[in-house]
Amino acid sequence: MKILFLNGPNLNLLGQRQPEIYGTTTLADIEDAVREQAEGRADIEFRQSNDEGALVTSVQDAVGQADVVVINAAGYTHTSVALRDAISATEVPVVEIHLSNIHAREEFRHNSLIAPVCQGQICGFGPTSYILGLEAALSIK
Ligand code: CA2
Repeated sequence: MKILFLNGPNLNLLGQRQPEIYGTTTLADIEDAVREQAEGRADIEFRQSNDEGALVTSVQDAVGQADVVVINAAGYTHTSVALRDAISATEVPVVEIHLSNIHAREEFRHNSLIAPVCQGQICGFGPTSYILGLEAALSIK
């Protein structure tokens, strides 16, 4: 069982900028916690990109490489028709996750373009959203 975690733009800044919004945990810390939780249960690959096209390509290439994709598409969640189309086209199930509760934030964050083509959405639990995303992924396959 292989699970691919995709992380979108600016998530490389986690723990380094705006800790009042996004906390002090870095993406590397989150990756470590996910790997620990997945030990003996799944192989984990973690990727981060600021590039919309690179995320689209990762979703396309997931077929045959991963059993489930867990994605925090960050800002592209609310804007990317291209990412939605890639998720819609793939046979690999995709779980949407967010650190923050996007429904409790600014109105422009309430709509996720990718939500209708994902298996489900987890948001609002901080770094634990990634652990819950892992458990959701494990429950699918
Ligand atoms: O809550 C989430 O996980 C988000 O996907 C985070 C995105 C935001 O655009 C989504 O609406 C919700 C922002 C990621 C940027 O992370 C930063 C971390 C530190 C400093 C600046 C940005």
